[in-house]
Amino acid sequence: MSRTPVGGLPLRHAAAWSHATRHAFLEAVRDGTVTETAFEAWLVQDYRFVSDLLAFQGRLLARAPRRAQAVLAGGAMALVDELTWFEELAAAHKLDLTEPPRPATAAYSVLLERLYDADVAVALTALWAIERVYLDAWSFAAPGAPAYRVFVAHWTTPQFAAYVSDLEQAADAVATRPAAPHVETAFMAILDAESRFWAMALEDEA
Ligand code: HMH
Repeated sequence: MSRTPVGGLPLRHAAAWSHATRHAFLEAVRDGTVTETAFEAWLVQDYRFVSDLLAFQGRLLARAPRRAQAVLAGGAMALVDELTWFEELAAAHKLDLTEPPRPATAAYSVLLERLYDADVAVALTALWAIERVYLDAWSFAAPGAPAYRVFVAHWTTPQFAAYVSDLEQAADAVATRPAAPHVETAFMAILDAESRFWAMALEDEA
């Protein structure tokens, strides 16, 4: 029997995928109806998320099979650069990066911690899902209203798309059939966490 490529997951869970990648927040970034205050509050939460993701990824790198090391190490370095980028933005826009995590950020952090000890195939598929949702979501928001265009461009680069594709290959290479149910569960948990993360950005707007 043939193995199911992780790339087929979005189509198998089309409704949840659509909710996570075509959220109202992304539409609001595209049409400019989200306020700068709400966007900036979300950005500060995303900085915290990226720190949590780097911790998760470092741990995954430490236990990943030989062939997945390069993509994970490259991605970890990109996250380090991303944190620097956020810090420069924060300095320019006077954002407080020490704001406490909001519930959606804290819940996502707990999910990542739960995946710390998950089967490598499950953790790698989860990482791919995290990045693929982000890429698809920002591609949906493209080109973005003038105020947000630089952000949308930053998260939709060909390099980022190539990284997501490399992660998919790595996840497929380690995927095993017995782990499949756990892969589906982790995938759905990531979609839920991503949807909640977008929703958080609109909380103050309501
Ligand atoms: C919520 N998902 C979220 N934030 C991010 N920065 C990424 C994924 C991609 O790293």
